[in-house]
Amino acid sequence: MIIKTIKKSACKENEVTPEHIYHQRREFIASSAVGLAVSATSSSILLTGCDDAKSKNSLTTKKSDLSPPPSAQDTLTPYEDITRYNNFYEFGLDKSDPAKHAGNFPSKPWSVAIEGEVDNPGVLTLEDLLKPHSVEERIYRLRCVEAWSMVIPWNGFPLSDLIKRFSPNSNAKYVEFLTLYDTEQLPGQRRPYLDWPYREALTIAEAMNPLSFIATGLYGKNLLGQNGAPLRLVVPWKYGFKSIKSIVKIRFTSKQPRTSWFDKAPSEYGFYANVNPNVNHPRWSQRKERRIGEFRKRNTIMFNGYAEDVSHLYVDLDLTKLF
Ligand SMILES: Nc1nc2c(c(=O)[nH]1)N[C@H]1C(S)=C(S)[C@@H](COP(=O)(O)O)O[C@H]1N2
Ligand SMILES: [Mo]
Repeated sequence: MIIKTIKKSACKENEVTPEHIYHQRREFIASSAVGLAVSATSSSILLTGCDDAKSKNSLTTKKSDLSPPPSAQDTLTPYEDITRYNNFYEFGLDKSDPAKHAGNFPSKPWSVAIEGEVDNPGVLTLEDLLKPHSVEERIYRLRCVEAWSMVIPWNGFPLSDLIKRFSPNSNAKYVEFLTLYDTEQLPGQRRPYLDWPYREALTIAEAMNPLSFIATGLYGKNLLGQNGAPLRLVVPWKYGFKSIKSIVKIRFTSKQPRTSWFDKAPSEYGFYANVNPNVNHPRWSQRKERRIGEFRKRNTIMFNGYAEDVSHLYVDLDLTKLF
C-alpha cells in the first residue's frame, strides 16, 4: 500500500470541496473505512498523514483538480451508478452490459508496452508500471458524447508523471493508447462494431496537461472491469470516449494517430472531442446534459468546466472544424 503523507497545511479539504460533498465524503469514508483498509492495494487509495483526528484516513483533493462550474454544484454520482451504467463496447453495446459481463476481468496478469518516440521503451508489468506512483484522488466530471454526465472520485496519478519516466524525444507529438485485444475476455471484439482494439490518442501537450489522469480506482476501491480495470485514461475536458479503458499499449508518435471512433464516423467523432456546447453532434444537440441521478437537464459547459486549465491548448484551432 502506498501511504502518501500530506503536510498538515495541505489538509484543508473543507475549504476546497463544496460543503455537501465534504460531508457526503466523510459519511462515505466513515462507512467504508474498514473496507478500505482491507481492500487497499498500491493501486487503489491514498491515505493522508493529517494528524487532525477528523481527517485521518481521508482522501484529499487539490483545489485545481476541480474547477467548479460557476452556477452548478457537483454532487458525487453514487458508486452504484458509476459501476452499473457504462460504455465499454468490448462487453456489449447496452449500458448495463459491462456490469453484467465484466465479471472478474482482467483474469490474466497485466502488462503495458511503451513504444515509439521515447528513450526508454519497454514492456512493464502492471506492478512495475504503478510502483513509482503515489495514488491521489481527483474528483472529475465525465461528460459522455451521448449527453449524460457523472461526477466521479477517481484514484490514480497524473498521466504526465508516467510519461516523464519514458523520456519522449522531440519527435513525440502525439500519445496513442490501445485497449487489450482478447476475444475471450472481451467478447464484444468478436463483432466488428469498431475496428478493434479500441484506440485513442492525445497531443503530447494534452497528455502533459496536469488534468490528464491515469485512474486505477474510484471511490477508494480498485477499478472494476466495467470501469476499465486495471488502468484507464481520464481526460475530463473531453467527451467520455477519449477516456480509454484497460490500456495495454502507449505509443508515442510523430503523426496524428487514427482513433477508433474517428475511423468509424469521422463526421461524428473528431480527434479532439473537446466538450463544447456550441458544436452539435450531427444527430443531436450538445447544449445540455443529463447528470445521472438528476431529472432536470443541466447546461453543458465549455471544456466541461475546465476551460481555465485547458483553453490555452486550442487558441489557434477552429473548434467548429477541429471538433
Ligand atoms: N476500451 C474502451 N474504452 C472506453 C469505451 C469503450 O467502449 N471501450 N467507452 C468510452 C466511452 S464512450 C465512455 S462515455 C467512457 C465511459 O466510462 P465509464 O463507463 O467508466 O463511465 O469510457 C470510454 N472508454
Ligand atoms: Mo461516451
